[in-house]
Amino acid sequence: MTTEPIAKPGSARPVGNLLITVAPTGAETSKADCPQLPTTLTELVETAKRCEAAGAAMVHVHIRDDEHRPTLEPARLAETVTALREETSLVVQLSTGGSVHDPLEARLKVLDAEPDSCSLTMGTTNFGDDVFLNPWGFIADLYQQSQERQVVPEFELFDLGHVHSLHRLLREYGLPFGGKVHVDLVMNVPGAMPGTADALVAAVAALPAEVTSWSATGIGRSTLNVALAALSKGGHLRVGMEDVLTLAKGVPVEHNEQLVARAVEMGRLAQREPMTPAQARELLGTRLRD
Ligand code: KMH
Ligand code: ZN
Repeated sequence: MTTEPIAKPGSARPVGNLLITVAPTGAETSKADCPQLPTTLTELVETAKRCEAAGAAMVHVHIRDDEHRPTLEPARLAETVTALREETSLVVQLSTGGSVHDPLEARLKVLDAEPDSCSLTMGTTNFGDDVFLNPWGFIADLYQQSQERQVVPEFELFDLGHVHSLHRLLREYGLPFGGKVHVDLVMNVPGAMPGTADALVAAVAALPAEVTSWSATGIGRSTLNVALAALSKGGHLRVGMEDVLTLAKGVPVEHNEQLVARAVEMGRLAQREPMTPAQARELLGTRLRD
């Protein structure tokens, strides 16, 4: 029997191994509401190690202070990057989105911690009852800083308008450090694009030609819809307790590892083996660090 190459399911972009990003903490859920949320450095490192062993290749990091509240404290961010590098091989991506309450100046300083990658949201969006602010000047500043500091951005697209803004950013400021363009569709945030297959198809169809890889995540109950649609279109997956806190109705996630294991399982059904961190570094074009 001959082995057929993996088909390209509905996508012009090549399909290969599956990048699984874990977003274990986020900035929205409180420790009081969800004690199993990893909020301390010890919990984060333990989570990252288990998620790497389960098949994740990148970790999207939000940190908390001693009271478990979201923080962008520079020394704590640097310490977190160091610890994750020492204890795992994961691509370390720091959130520059922070929480909706973080000032833009503090969000720009995240790059001082020298992560491999940073999130970079391509526009302002309603975010439940709040507003997640990303004015054009901030986007352009953060992007140019990422180029200078050799940090690979992951463009977070919450809406079709954000896709349009990415065209403008690449046109005006060129390619990211490393020459690759990786985006993540963040779907089903209340106030942004819905977590439907139709919306995902529309967003993917509108991506700039420069995009070399994309992933998707669906918030809350859209998580499986979005993951299955992303796999059907040849995309990658982001999973984690930042985005969803239940495995099924009434079944809480006890550890992020469960969400990574489920993503691995879905990927295998689609004949996509989880990507190693080394393969992810090649995909994303991250800087080689000592
Ligand atoms: N916490 C949200 C307001 C990012 O990490 O860049 C923003 C967010 C996106 O999570
Ligand atoms: Zn985030």
